[in-house]
Amino acid sequence: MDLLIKNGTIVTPKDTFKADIGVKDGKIVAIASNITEKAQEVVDASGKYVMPGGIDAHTHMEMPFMGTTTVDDFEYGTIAAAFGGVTTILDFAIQPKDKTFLETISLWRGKADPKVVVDYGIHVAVTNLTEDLVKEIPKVLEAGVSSFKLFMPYRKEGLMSDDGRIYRMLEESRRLGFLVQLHAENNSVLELLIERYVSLGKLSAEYHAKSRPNFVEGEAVHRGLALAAAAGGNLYIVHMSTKEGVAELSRMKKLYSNLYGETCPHYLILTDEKYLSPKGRRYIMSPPLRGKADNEALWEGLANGTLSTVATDHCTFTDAQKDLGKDNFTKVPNGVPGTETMIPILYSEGVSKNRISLNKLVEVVSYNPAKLFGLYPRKGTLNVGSDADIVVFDPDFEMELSQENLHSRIDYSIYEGVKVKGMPIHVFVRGKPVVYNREFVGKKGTGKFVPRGKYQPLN
Ligand code: DUC
Ligand code: ZN
Ligand code: ZN
Repeated sequence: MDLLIKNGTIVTPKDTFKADIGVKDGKIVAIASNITEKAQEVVDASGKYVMPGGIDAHTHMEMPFMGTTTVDDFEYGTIAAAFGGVTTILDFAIQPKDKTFLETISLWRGKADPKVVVDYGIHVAVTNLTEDLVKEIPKVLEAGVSSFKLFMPYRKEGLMSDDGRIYRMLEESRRLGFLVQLHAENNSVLELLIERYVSLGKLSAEYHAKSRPNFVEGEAVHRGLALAAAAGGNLYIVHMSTKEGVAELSRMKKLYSNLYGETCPHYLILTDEKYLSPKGRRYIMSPPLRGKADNEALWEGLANGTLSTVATDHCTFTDAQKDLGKDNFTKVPNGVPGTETMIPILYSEGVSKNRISLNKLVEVVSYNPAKLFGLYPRKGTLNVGSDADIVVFDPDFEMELSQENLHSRIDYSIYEGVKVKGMPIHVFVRGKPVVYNREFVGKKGTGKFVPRGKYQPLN
């Protein structure tokens, strides 16, 4: 054996039990109560949890957006991911309007392959759907990309798809077995409200949230789900932020299958009060931060299974980049960091505060994304035959989150001063340590592109 992790407590979506894990050639080869076979490296995980690596199914590395580019490239972004116990990221390749989906994937792989330190997959973010591109989808699935994001908003930024195009993709998702991801906000209403606030000279960060009130998401979630139900398609609503959205998803899930929702750590623990601070623009992302009642509805949605995943929308802009909109919220590049802090926050704010169980944590960051995005059983689980993507998690490790002890290139943290207890201490990708004793021991370019299979429904 190459690696033996002994005496840990293994956590899966269903069980928590003491066992050793043996690894050879990057795969898990044994899980048993007392493995005695010799191994090149032995890790003692007494008093620690041993969990499948996290899958951050929503990142934006090196993404050109709103006149600038996210500062975390595939190297820094995946180093940050690894420190947070994330062993696979799924990044959005944004389709340049004149490029095919396959060309878009090559473009993104060209950026990622030389730099990634953890494994990665790609979703295509569709910006210009044509019938010729619909015909290309079977080849895209063969290339290992089985999810496509469409945006209801961002008309001015050139990302928006209209309802007809969304419906068309949903039809194809049913026929071909892929997943449509939807950014659900009502574009014309938020544009009207933005114009109203701008004309009144109300340009500070708080008006970002005021121009995208809860119903802007709630209505769009309803519309997206209704279109999916009509088309019989497979729909996953990304970064859900409101109690209205969760209520609508819950209602529709009882009527139709193949409907899912994702939320992000910032929607679970931060509120829109952040926009009132002098650095309010750091918190500008879309959809915006909401109120306490929304935080609680999202936790509840995770606990009761309405929401299936947590991912981060990791989309990093420095203070200097955020300052592009110093005097005007409409010019602030939208996005916040998150991949390094996702699992620690879910553990400290979710598991330790009895909002979700530890098994649920593993379900929403590993197992469910692996199924939905066609990575299961290669990833998202600790099973014999699976990739040895393994996190050794110390529930007693205390840390105060701060830009200084996090690894993104960003020059601030949106969680500055938040105390967490429970951190990943060793992180293995296909059996190789990438973080060991909270030191980076990985190597640029050693992560791999993971071709994904078709969407697998959750029960
Ligand atoms: N939302 C963000 O905040 N940033 C990137 C894209 C998105 O949908
Ligand atoms: Zn989005
Ligand atoms: Zn996003």
